[in-house]
Amino acid sequence: MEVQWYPGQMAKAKRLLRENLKLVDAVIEVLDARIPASSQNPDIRQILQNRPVVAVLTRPDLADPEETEKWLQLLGRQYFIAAAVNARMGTGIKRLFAGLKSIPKRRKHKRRPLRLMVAGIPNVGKSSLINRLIGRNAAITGDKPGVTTGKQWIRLPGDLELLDTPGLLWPKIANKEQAFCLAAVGSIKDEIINLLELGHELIKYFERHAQQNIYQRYKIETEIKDPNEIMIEIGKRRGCLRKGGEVDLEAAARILIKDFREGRLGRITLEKAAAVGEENEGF
Ligand SMILES: Nc1nc2c(ncn2[C@@H]2O[C@H](COP(=O)(O)OP(=O)(O)OP(=O)(O)O)[C@@H](O)[C@H]2O)c(=O)[nH]1
Ligand SMILES: [Mg+2]
Repeated sequence: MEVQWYPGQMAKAKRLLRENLKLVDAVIEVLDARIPASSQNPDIRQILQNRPVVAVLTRPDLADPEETEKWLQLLGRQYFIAAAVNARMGTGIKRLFAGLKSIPKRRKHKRRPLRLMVAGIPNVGKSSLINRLIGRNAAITGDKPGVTTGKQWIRLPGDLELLDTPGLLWPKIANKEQAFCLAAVGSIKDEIINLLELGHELIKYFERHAQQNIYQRYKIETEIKDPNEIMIEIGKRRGCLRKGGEVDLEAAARILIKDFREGRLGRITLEKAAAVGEENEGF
């Protein structure tokens, strides 16, 4: 799967992050609860130097709740604090606010409110989280990566100030599994990924971890094992047919991907905390 950021894009994102960083005391890094490892940006620590970083897991409603608990424990040791927030509904926002209160002010800025910014990879829920923090729909949200522009400070309860513009972080894709994870949750533009390939990878993932969910949702006989056969069945069930009756496999893959992203295939955490835990230590 070819899923690279252009060097120019990355350089620009880094420059903007460095600029905004001069203005803030702490950073909230937004992570997707279904891929808490792959949605982290490995360069951010070096850029942020000693600023406290708060991890917020968004989309906990789509992730396995037990895994989310484990991730919060793990991330709580690696980040200043870690919290899960449903950035669509606002669940968990009070606990996040309680945690934000414990961030110390920098000595030279003791008098003014603590300044925060939200940062994260594309489409992870940055604008939605900003809206929840503000408590009204002031920032623009959308379901495609790269929607947000503009800049100002917003006063929050509890002696906090928030930069209205989220920092865009570049996903660092170290291997095929990470590329799969990022594509599956929609943090890589659909235009530049092979949807059919992603669909096949999703089917293979479910075969290993939650086989029944696919069979049940699309009412497919469990004897069918081959990912391509399964895709054909999904296409037939959902009416993805070309003239002449041939199944439109890409259309079938789109349906599967959308169902996964919207939680209709169950609450799935693609990256288990136990598997990543130790090698991820120190971040
Ligand atoms: N189910 C669920 N959906 C969420 C949650 N948080 C965000 N979303 C959805 O995810 C999509 C992307 O959210 P945004 O807030 O626009 O994400 P963003 O990081 O600002 O995206 P860009 O600005 O495009 O990089 C929207 O459709 C949101 O409604 C959540 O906690 N649960
Ligand atoms: Mg946004």
